[in-house]
Amino acid sequence: MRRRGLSAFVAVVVVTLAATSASGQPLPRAAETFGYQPASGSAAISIVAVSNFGYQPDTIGNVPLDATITVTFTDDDVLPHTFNISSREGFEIPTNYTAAQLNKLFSEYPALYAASVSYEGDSSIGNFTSPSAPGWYEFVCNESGHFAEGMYGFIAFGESVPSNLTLPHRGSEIPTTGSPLIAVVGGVVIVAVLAAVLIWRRRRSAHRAPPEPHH
Ligand SMILES: [Cu+2]
Repeated sequence: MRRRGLSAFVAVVVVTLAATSASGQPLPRAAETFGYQPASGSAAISIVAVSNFGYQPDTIGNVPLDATITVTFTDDDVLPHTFNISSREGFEIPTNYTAAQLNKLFSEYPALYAASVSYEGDSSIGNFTSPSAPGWYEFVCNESGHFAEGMYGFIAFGESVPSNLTLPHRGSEIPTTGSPLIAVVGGVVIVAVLAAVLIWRRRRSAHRAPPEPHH
């Protein structure tokens, strides 16, 4: 009985999540599922190199697939910095990688996009075509020693950035996850699951045996 209860619970969660996606957010995995998604045109990304070897934001998710992505990269720090998106999909670069290992990686997997800025207030604008399949990639600064200081982040196309990736820790970081929308959707899902479980338990007891005598 326990096991059946658990399966029903899981089924309810899955159905509820599917319904939530269908009614609200665009389905990020549609391209993967159906193999085709019309080119969604264009999108723009703004990224800033900040002091203490950081990017703001350091995660960028749900970037449209097969689109022209305009990147504005700005230097808000006194040092020069670069912004290089690795083309190795789903690869978290070990944080102890040396400059030589980083260079080797980028020669084997040429950057999806590369930009550099040289001084405070400098900015670089360019564009690239995003991948046609969903996936996430790491971006880094390859100025000497900057990656080792934690100057990296993640960008995901056609999906959100996985929550299990190790992000650099900096005091000035602006949280980019846990938006109010996610909280609302999460709340709705929990309420729906609880309601479904209650209904299921009621039905189960209704189907069971003769009614018990009440006092
Ligand atoms: Cu840098």
